[in-house]
Amino acid sequence: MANAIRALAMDAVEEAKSGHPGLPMGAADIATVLFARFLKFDAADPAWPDRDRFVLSAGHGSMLLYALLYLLGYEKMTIDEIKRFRRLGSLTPGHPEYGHTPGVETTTGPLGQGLANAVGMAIAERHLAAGFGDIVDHATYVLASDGDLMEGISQEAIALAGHLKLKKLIVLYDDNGISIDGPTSLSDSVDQVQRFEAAGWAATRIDGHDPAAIAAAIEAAKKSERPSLIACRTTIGFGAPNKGGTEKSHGSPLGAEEIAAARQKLGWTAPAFEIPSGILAQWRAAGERSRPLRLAWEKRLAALDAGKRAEFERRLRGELSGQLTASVNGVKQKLADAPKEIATRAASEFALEALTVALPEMVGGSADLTGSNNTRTKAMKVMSAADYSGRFIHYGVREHGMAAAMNGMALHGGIIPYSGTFLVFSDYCRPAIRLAALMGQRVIHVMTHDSIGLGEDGPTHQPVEHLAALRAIPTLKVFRPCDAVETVECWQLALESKDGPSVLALTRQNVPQLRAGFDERNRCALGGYELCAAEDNAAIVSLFATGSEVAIAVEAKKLLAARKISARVVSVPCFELLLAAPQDQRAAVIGKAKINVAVEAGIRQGWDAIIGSEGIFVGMTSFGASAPYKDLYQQFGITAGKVAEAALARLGKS
Ligand SMILES: Cc1ncc(C[n+]2csc(CCOP(=O)(O)OP(=O)(O)O)c2C)c(N)n1
Ligand SMILES: [Mg+2]
Repeated sequence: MANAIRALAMDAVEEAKSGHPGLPMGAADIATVLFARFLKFDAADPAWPDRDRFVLSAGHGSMLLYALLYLLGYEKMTIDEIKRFRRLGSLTPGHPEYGHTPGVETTTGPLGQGLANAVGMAIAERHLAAGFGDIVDHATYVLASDGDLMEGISQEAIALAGHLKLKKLIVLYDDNGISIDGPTSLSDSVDQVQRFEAAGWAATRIDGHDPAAIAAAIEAAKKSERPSLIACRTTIGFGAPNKGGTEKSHGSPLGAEEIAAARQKLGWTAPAFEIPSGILAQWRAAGERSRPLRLAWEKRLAALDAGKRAEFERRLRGELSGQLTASVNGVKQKLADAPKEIATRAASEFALEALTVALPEMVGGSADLTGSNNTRTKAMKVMSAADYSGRFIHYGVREHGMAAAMNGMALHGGIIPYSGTFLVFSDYCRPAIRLAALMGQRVIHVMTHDSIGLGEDGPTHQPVEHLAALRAIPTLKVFRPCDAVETVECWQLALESKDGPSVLALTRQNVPQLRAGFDERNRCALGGYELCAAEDNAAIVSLFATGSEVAIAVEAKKLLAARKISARVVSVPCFELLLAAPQDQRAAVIGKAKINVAVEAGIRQGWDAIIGSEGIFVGMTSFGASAPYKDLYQQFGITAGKVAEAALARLGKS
């Protein structure tokens, strides 16, 4: 059975003239034991909620997964798809892509991410089991390579998993001692077993080509009270007589001659892309092996209390409860009754007090900045190994692992993860945020301290290029609300963005509430809107701003009015929404004033789409500095006076 994987991997990579045969050939025995004897899944229902998850963290070994899906009888994975490996539109892209190929649990390729996703999946499983009982009871398996374990993110992931005692997380490590440059001894001498043990895992080392040893290790791991590492000594490209055991089998076709020699060595006589019927039948039986478990699960689900079942199913569909709108309006009414001059991070906490009640699927957290990010509400219990029902996760100082674990939770389903760090550390989360966008996952990043407005901590902590850098990620929504009302509106939009991630960039410093009165409409929904119209509706100047700089634009409008210049103020809480809006609506928001000015305490990049290349930009062109924030706004010229001055100068009136 394992040789069937090896043959398909060799043949598909050869046909594509591209790909990675080494891992599938080396890990074929591990995968065969896992899928044929342990993994709980049903090839006929890839979305069965209580299936065991299998994450191929070493995504370059994609042919391992595709071969398995074909052999096990996943309907869509035909032999033709295997023959079309790496071709446009095939179900067998270069690296596994979530949402593209049924049976692929997460998009992998950037090493280390899959392992960290799996930690999130395992957290989601424990959390939902705590809430819904035995209809949630599955394991999470990972196949990780040397590269996965060399990446820094793996340390964050395994430390968190060990701390939370995620006993149903089992990592099979393809310990082949080879990476692209050659033997791993060129760059690495870590004892992985000891490393995992130090992080609170059960860890063992076995021969990854001995099915009995693999099975025994998985049996033991399933009984463990801790997450488990099984380091499986393997030979990369197992079966290839010359290239096997070396980096030459890692990432290129073996070549006709070597493939012929491998077939001979493995005793595999079937032609390319053909699996002998007896072996295929064994695989197909493996694909159906857990069907009785699935049917029993469906009975258990049906027997569940109707209300509980409806709630479980709602959560898995990712549908928001009908209470969201009422809850948002409740917050807006309170703000209309008693306006708040607070930081938008505090406004976010105020919104969360209501939203987390309306949406029990929200699981919050922070990378050790809970008090700064304001992501924990009063009623939220902390999630711990002793109580997985808690809805707040102390991720520790692990932004990257946090962001990747959030992806895993969202992928698992049933949870809307949100979390917090400083905006400047979005750089530490970026690879995972990018994957959330690529996978279309609803994860929400609260990122506070969003400009020089954070003040005294100085340029190391002051984001300057970060808004632009985040806006550069396709489909990611970057929200920068200007006051407490916009903050709850942006939260609503982020929660309603079912098919993609969001960042909420929030201030440390207080901002005035600019939105007075109660308005049921979500004015942020178009991405931008006219906050203050020109008195005569014939603005000479349009002032655009986001977040804390909207108040500066409002002041600048007053200064211009004193000089008899008519100006309007447009708040732009979300570029992506505004730029995606229908042309006429976008044009109405942008307007036709003679002069466009934008104010944002970040770099200009991206603004030309709104203000045009001739627009005036008042913002940052350098790193910030350490001082009280009001001094910094003066120092860097981000003031109402400077904004008005720039517009007047352009009008020849300075
Ligand atoms: C973050 C990241 N860096 C670099 C790469 C490029 N890359 C792909 S596989 C690999 C290492 C291969 O070694 P290993 O993980 O042990 O896989 P094996 O060769 O054993 O299959 C590298 C550097 C990547 N995919 N992701
Ligand atoms: Mg390796």
